[in-house]
Amino acid sequence: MSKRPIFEDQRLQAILARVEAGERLGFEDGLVLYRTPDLLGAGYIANRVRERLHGNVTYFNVNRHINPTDVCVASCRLCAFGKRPKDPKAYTMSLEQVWETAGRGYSEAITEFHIVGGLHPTLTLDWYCQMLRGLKQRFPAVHLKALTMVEVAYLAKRTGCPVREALQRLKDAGLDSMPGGGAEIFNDRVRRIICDHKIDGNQWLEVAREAHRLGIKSNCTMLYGHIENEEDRVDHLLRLRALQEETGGFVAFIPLAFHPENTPLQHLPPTTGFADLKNIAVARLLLDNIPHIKAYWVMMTPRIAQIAQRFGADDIDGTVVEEKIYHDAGATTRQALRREELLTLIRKAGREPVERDTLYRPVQRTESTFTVVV
Ligand code: V47
Repeated sequence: MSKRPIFEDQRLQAILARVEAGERLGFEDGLVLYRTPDLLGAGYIANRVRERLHGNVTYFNVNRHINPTDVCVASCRLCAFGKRPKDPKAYTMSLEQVWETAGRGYSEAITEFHIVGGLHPTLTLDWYCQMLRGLKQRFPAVHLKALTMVEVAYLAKRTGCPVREALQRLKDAGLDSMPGGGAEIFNDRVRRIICDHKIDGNQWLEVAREAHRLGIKSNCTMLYGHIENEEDRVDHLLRLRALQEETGGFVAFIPLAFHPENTPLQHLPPTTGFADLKNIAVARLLLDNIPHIKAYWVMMTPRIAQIAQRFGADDIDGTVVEEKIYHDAGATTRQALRREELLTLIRKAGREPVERDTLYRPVQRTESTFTVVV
């Protein structure tokens, strides 16, 4: 009796053999993985890596997003969230409003505030430092994952200080780690079209390098499903992998599906479930030195994020509470999931849920309090 081939696309057999032998995949492998229609094959290999790294565990956290302002001078074509400074619909919170927003929903014993906003032309580095200090005073146990590489580069430039100094001041004020946003796609040709006024790919990587050198861990992302091609995606992932080789500072990678509604690129179609799962699988396989791959449920829907737990992802993100960036761009998902709902989603995918803090240390709960297991 002939042995049944596991793969529809025989090229995946060689990729599996290399992955099993602990060999690193390269640019061409990335292209094969992106181009193959054999999603189940790619997912199978990615799932093996995921189980080797994390067993049957899927991580989640209890967090709250806070967007202090949507005023943004950048006007990126990819974005529906940022508003011009004079736009009557734009908002900017006062420090008190940020602190008050942080306190709403605190009863679920939030362990992380995820704080990002637009590039505001007048809010100063001092203002952000005060915001962080105020949050630390009021919520000392909560991890502050705040400001993207793009926001820090902009604040440093406006302050007239080196990025390193801006990061150090933010760290001294209470910044614990940084989210992965703003990376988009590093390729210049793509960047010129989707986010012309943002720092370029090398600058994004340079801010991440400085942060990691100062001991500030961060996440990293890639925005897919707009005008980029497979080469651009593989190049992006390999540049993240190269920096990780140097610093070890990336904790998790999050592939972000482009949402076109209300953006200048709204003629583009939204991504498909197929593409969403493929991006999870390829990321798991190419980013062999980044510990966690996150299937962000707000962006890919809870349904696909759940399936992604068998295609390479080991994290589903958190309770979120109030999401603006994706909902401004037409996301139809809910704004929040309760802790219990995350547990059910994970369990129904046959995985074992583990609540984590931002740095993936398990969190133990008794009623409404929590302790991080170190
Ligand atoms: O920086 C903006 C992207 C990012 C759109 O680090 C868009 O744990 C799709 O970075 N369609 C914000 N994407 C989200 C983000 C994130 C989310 C969850 C967890 C973490 C983490 C980070 O979303 C932006 C930009 O790259 N974005 N507009 C859009 N229309």
